[in-house]
Amino acid sequence: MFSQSFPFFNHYWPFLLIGFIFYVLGNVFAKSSKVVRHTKQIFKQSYEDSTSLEKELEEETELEQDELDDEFVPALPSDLQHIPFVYTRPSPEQLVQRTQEFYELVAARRSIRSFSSDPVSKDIIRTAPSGAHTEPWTFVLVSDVQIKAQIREIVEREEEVNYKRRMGKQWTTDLKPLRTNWIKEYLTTAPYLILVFKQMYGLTESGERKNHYYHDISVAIACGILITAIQAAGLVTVVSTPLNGGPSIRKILNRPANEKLVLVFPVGYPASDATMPDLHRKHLSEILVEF
Ligand code: IYR
Repeated sequence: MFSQSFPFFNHYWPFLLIGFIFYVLGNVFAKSSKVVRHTKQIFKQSYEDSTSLEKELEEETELEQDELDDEFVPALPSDLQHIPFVYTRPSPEQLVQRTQEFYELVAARRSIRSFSSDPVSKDIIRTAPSGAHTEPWTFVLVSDVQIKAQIREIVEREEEVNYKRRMGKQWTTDLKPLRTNWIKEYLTTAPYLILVFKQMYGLTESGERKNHYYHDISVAIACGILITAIQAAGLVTVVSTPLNGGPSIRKILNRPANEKLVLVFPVGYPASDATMPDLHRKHLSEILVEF
């Protein structure tokens, strides 16, 4: 009955069946190779992200190395004196009060684009805007003793190479008066480490990239304010640059590939015998040009 009604189908059904099987198999294959390609793409991208960050750090080092090759005059006198650091320790109550006052001061800041022509005093207040309000930063606060020790180990390992080989003669000569070396005790003695990461780009919840405008300068401004806030609270810090240690520290702290470690701030009270280099800041007339 069927063969009588469809003589064509009756004759050619094996070919049609084979064709159908190939069609189904072809579809399955195309889908799976798309998944493989997509997975490969993700791996390739994250690999490129991490290697490009590492390359960037390497380049930073090379840049400093290049600068060394030029003629130089010492940045500091070789006999620079170190004098006692005069410090009045605030009481715990003062610490809380000062922090609160500082917070209230900066929390009221907003971006305003319509200005009055009224003159203002030359005393400038620094604030923390970010390019296109992208807030391209992550602050990681570390008080865990073991993690602090791991960070110190990485920093010291890299700094030893920096001091002994990577950075060359000019760098070590320039730094000598500061009496620094690769041993960074403060990374474990300070109660807190604040690690500042800049986000090269942002990620939406669905994993799409967002442009982060001016992430360098935004993070730099935020760090300036952070230092000021630490000072305002009555604590002390040092701006520490983890040269070449960034990628390893980023991994310990489980930070994603779009983040790059910029600075590490140890934060706490100063030791009672703390000293500081007897340096003086430039006079205003040396740094200010008015029209
Ligand atoms: N980052 C290194 C070296 C260093 C560099 C500068 I520029 C300084 O002002 C101080 C130190 C270190 O921390 O030892």
